[in-house]
Amino acid sequence: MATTIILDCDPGHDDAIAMLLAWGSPEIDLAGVTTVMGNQTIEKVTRNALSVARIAGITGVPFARGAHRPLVREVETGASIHGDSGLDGPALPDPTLELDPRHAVDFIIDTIMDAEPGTITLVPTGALTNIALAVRKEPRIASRVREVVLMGGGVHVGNWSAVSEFNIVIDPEAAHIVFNENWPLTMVGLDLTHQALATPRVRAEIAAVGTGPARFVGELLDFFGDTYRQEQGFEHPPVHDPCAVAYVIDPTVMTTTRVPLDVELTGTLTLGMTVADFRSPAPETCTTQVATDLDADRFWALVVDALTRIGDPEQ
Ligand code: PIR
Ligand code: CA
Repeated sequence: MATTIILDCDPGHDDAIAMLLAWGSPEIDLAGVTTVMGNQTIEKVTRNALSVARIAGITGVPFARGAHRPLVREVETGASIHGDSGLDGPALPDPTLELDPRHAVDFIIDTIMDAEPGTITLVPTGALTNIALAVRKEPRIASRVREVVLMGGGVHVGNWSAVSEFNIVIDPEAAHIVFNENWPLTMVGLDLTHQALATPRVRAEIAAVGTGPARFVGELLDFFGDTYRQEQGFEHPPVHDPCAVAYVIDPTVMTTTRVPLDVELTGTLTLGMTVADFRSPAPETCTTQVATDLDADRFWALVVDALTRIGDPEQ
């Protein structure tokens, strides 16, 4: 049985690859794609999502635009990593899909409330603004989702400050709401995603697929690799967001540890830090876990398999 997900994203190079992984994997039924500001403005990331849909031949999946700014703070984009468009590098075709008329928050609520309880998995790969707004507007979704599997945070490392990760720190209040809600939550953070490196061997396997979408991924990784080298001193770029999708496809591709997690809202040096309490075994009531170790070979095999299945769709 496939797992039904809503991908809530801000494409974004790695978000685009997460979309391709979800669409090309038979273990996943993509119920919708929602967008949130982050890597770029809401206009830009929403257009990017629709362009990626065209490249991948995604049809029959609703796309809904979400929050244009964080709950409390001003918009802060990831242009230094993702460029002026949010998806710099490859040529982006004009979208062919129409947006769903609903706001992403209403789309998320409707989809969860209309489905059987326990069947929808939320996969946020951007700021948690839409998810926080959804659970505040319709609190019953908390007990109805199957689980939340998010890319964000990190226990031992940050990327937007010494201890904070971009998706959390750009809207820490939203993250605080989501981490403190009583639903199963898996944090696929930087501890994990920094093991998903697009090495030359991986790049060659993707190139060997030989299709338009695979070439698109190659061009994304060219740009992302360059900015990651210049801005973050990485030899090969970590491809964060598909890791959350990979966990839904096959949780055994990574190891996880159950631990209470919370989000720092008042620290001067630590705003947006995800704090894990490892002092004693997690209590029975703990609903959060953190991903720690990735089987990188199996992860990349999932990405290559998905690209192979997508093939060369009609434009
Ligand atoms: C932001 C991102 C990626 C790299 C940097 N340095 C900053 C975006 C990715 O789309 C991913 O979801 C997350 N935010 C990683 O921090
Ligand atoms: Ca993202």
